[in-house]
Amino acid sequence: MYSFNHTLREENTPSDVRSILYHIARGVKYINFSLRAGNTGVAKSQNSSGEEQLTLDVLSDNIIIEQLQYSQLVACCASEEQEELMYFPAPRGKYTVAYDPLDGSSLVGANLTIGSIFGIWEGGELNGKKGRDLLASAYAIYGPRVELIVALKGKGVFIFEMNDVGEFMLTQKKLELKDTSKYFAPGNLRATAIHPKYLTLVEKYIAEGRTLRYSGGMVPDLHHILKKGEGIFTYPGCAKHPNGKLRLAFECAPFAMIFAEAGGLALDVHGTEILDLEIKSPHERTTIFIGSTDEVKNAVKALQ
Ligand code: P6P
Repeated sequence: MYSFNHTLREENTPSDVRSILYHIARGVKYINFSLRAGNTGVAKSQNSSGEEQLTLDVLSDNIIIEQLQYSQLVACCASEEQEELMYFPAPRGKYTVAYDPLDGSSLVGANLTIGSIFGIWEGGELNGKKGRDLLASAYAIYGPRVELIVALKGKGVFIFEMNDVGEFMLTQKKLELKDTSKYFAPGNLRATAIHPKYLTLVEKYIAEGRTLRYSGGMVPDLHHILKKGEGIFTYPGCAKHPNGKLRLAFECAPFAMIFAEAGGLALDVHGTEILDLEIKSPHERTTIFIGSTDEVKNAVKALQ
């Protein structure tokens, strides 16, 4: 099996992007160690979305900030755990990384699988960027096996598995999604209270005998789709989150890029491609329908 660095070199990844991804991989390794050994307690603080932070949220965020600073390439960091954008001296280059250091951390107490999500843009500013501009995106999934999934612009999606000495070895490359699917991951079912057509869509899936796969963690739920090569994840808005709950910069744009590189699609509830949504503020949210192309188009059409 090929190593992480060997694969990125083989794909002619620009050296700056390769270096940032290398530091992200190191951060993932340290987050994994902290998860397996760390305190799952509450940090008695809240993030900018008003969500209670776990000790692990704060620790994971600090790990990623440190690694991105070490790269000397990241001028701007946007973290789901930080209210404001962070700016660092970056003598070797000028990139922006938006990330969710521990997505789904509320599931840690139940010992369910969670992950980290990253998007890498050129330039030293996040606002004004779109998912279409991403140079690379990645996510880590801390399950029975630790996997790091990387999408390189125009090069496809690569899966690496962490071995017992903390190295990431290539296990799959150039992932492709089918246009249709038998799986569905219906997020935010409370939205059926204001979206009767959403209830009709879910009932249609059930009547067709499709298989429901939903854990409440965006990373494992979308990873299931990529690994199976098919599926649709739906997260419309509801009374509490009329524009959706999931964040554009930290979650939806990076995943939209990854799925596009695997031949999939990500739309918001209005039918706009997530990749074309301009980031206006770091914590803005969006609705998202993502997965097998035909399923995503049909789902958004069904809600109009
Ligand atoms: P709900 C986890 O809190 C998260 O941000 C995503 O990982 C996940 O897809 C979503 O929220 C789950 O939301 O409404 O099902 O709790």
